[in-house]
Amino acid sequence: MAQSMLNKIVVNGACIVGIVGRNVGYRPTTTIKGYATQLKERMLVPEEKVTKSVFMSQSTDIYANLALEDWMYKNMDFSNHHVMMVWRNEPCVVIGRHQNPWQEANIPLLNEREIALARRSSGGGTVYHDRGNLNVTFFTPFERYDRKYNLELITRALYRGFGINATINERQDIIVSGTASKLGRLTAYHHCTLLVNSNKEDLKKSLAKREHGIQTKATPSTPSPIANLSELDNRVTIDSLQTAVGYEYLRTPALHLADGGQSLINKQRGFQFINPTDEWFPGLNNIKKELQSWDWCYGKTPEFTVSRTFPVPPELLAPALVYSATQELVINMSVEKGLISDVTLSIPPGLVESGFHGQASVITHLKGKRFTSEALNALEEAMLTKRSNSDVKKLDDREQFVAKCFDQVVNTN
Ligand SMILES: *[C@@H]1O[C@H](CO)[C@@H](O)[C@H](O)[C@H]1NC(C)=O
Ligand SMILES: *[C@@H]1O[C@H](CO)[C@@H](O)[C@H](O)[C@H]1NC(C)=O
Ligand SMILES: *[C@@H]1O[C@H](CO)[C@@H](O)[C@H](O)[C@H]1NC(C)=O
Ligand SMILES: CC(=O)N[C@H]1CO[C@H](CO)[C@@H](O)[C@@H]1O
Repeated sequence: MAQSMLNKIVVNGACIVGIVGRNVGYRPTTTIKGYATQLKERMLVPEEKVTKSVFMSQSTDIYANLALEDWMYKNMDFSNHHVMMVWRNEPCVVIGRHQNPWQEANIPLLNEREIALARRSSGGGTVYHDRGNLNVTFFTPFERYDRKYNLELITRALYRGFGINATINERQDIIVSGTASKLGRLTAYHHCTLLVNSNKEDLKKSLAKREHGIQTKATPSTPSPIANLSELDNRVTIDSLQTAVGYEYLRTPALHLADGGQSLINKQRGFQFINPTDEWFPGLNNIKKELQSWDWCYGKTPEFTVSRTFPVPPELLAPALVYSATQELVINMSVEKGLISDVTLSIPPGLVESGFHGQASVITHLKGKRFTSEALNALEEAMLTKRSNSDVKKLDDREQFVAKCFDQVVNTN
């Protein structure tokens, strides 16, 4: 019972942690080994010589912020300077490195609402972000990565700033106690993001599971309970939380949890406004472009298959005939790197007898097409051009039905 009164605000400790020189994913780095050796030989400065900064990203573009995170991993030296970066985004859905966007998110809705979809270079589940949540990233040298420290720091900030009593559980989720009635909501939400006051409806809809018929080995997300900090204490806003977490970071020594108070804050480099642009961070635009690309966001999806069955409406069947079984159109598809690699259309006899032909030619047109409206367009075009009477520029009812089913498979509406 007590358990149900606990709510997660931060999940999976995934919060975080830039490790210098670690391969962050989407581009294999050949230098990892070199880095590791360098790291071993490096003498780290003692704790009191480490200074800290809080970087406040001035961008709300998910791709710019992810690119900045990546740029910092790759290019900055944190051996005597630790950084906490706080940032937030315009509404977006972020999937993990090995996930399937068509399975995790409601892609048509994202397109319609212009909600960005991004793929992280790290693993983990899918998160919905909007301006109501704060994203916190800690950067330290490899040897000084300390997940517990980071999570504890956030709970200390919540307590000092707002009197919110949060604890960390065995899974390294941050848990806050609250009344079940206010907070007992279950939604798919993952990763280390502090949810201050998110748009609950958009969150639910963006991550809504649709009927998709997808079979895959990609890692699906496990829903976690989430709490809304502003519901716990109405003084919690993005700005006040950012300030509370930032000051807590600056008043805490680099390697252990203690309160260094104002005198420690004075020794730090303080809060800094950061613009994730190419002028500030040369090369950042290229990273950003890659993160935005279709090949990265969709093309990195692990291979999957889709199988969907659609009953054919009686009016599309040959009139005078009676069929013993339900007439069903079955569409099977294999998708590799986001591109259709194989398609099987099983056309029921009723549809064939009523005059629909030609799956084979249609199918060859689909191979290599993106699993998007690109495939739908190719299908429609193939059905039109296979006709002998090429003057007819409109699909007939049967073809329209097949196109509509296909449309549902590739998830464009
Ligand atoms: C915080 O919550 C824990 C667990 O519910 C409790 O044991 C502890 O006394 C609380 N601390 C404060 C300062 O309220
Ligand atoms: C968070 O709280 C605000 C204010 O009570 C509410 O409008 C919003 O829907 C809540 N969001 C979530 C995700 O619970
Ligand atoms: C389509 O896929 C389903 C599920 O994997 C399978 O049972 C069925 O045999 C497949 N049909 C064809 C025609 O490939
Ligand atoms: C620390 C933290 O919460 N990091 C998350 C910030 O947002 C990105 C994109 O959603 C996630 O990948 C990180 O896990």
